[in-house]
Amino acid sequence: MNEAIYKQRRDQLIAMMDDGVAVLSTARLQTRSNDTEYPFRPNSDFYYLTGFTEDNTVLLLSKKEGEEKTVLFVQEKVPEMELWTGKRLGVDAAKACFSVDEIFSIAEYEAQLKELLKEQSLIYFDLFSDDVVYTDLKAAAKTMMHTRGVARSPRTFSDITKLTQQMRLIKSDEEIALIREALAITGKAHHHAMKASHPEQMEYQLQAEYEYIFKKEGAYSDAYTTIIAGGNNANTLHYITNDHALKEGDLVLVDAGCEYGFYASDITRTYPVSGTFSPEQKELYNMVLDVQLKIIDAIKPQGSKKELQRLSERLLTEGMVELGILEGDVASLIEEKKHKQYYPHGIGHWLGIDVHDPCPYSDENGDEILFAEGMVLTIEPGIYLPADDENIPEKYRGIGIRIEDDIVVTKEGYENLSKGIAKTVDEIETACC
Ligand SMILES: [Mn+2]
Repeated sequence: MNEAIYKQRRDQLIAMMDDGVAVLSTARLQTRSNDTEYPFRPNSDFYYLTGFTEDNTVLLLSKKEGEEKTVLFVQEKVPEMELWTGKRLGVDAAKACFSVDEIFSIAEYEAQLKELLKEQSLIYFDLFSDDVVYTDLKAAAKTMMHTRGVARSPRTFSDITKLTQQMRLIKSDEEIALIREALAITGKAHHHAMKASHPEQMEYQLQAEYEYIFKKEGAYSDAYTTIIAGGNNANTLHYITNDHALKEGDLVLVDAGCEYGFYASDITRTYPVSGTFSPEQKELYNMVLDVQLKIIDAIKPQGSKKELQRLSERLLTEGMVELGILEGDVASLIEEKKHKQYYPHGIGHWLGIDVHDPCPYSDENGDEILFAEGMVLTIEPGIYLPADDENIPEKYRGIGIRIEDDIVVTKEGYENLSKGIAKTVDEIETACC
């Protein structure tokens, strides 16, 4: 994406702000152990507003009586350190890259912040994820408060993510293109792994097949920790140890998606370890698939996630009654939440720069946000039938199935962005062999 897009986003954010100063810091390097660090990944909001991927950088937006100012603080270029830490953009080169009013070295952040906070009473920052920034801002505000000649100092702190999350809800064509790219790689990985899976393979070995394709195809990393759950492990929803052997005759549930250009994909497929579904696996699988297709088909502008949630609960309960997993009248089963035992989670979530994109589900009044063109969400119904649950017909025990796709709401309805990834029994069995 080019700088014009990021500038437009910054302008939009300033337009949404009241008079005040917004401080957006990127992520911090995190120590893994001793002197090693986790790979760096920029803060999502910071990246959304700048496209900049270096650590130790801060974006500052100020607005006062019709005057607006955008300032970026970047790390200085230190040629003698480049042998060790790699190249940095530096202040001078940054001036040519960013359409901001001023660029300073990060070393000047504290001094410049005080300048910019003068006679301002409101500070926006990321309230829930950056305590270090908050501590620095409080200190700066306190200094201002006690500075002679300063009439107004910041006493109000507000959460900037309330505004950025609203902006991130609707994806532009450029953003959707990146999600498509991520999905193309994720699809390749699922197809590659379907072929590579076999009995006695360790779950982490199947995970390696995904990670191999992600890296080989230029993805930044996985967008979240891959779940490789063979057989009954699929009934542990966040199973990530991936340390059991896959068994002949079992299904494997794989929730895996890469991040490409800092955009996530999120795909779950459930497939037979040895390439062929058993009749009872096929019955369950086709039931979940049928539900998933119907839910996706219900997506349209002005629709809502709650509506899809209700639909998924009704359809899955009907399916479970038909297969003899639940007994009784569908409406009362739902009323008594009996279905939640086997379908305990939500139908999906927003997807974007974050796999669980932190965009709002309801507005200021608590009313649900209705679907609109450009919103991207996952649809992931599942049923989880533990091996030790004697209320379930024996043939179904120890099977867990989830099928997940990534969908964009369009003007007329929806587009399944992951429709190319094998999903029907036939497609999967073909992909497996
Ligand atoms: Mn998901």
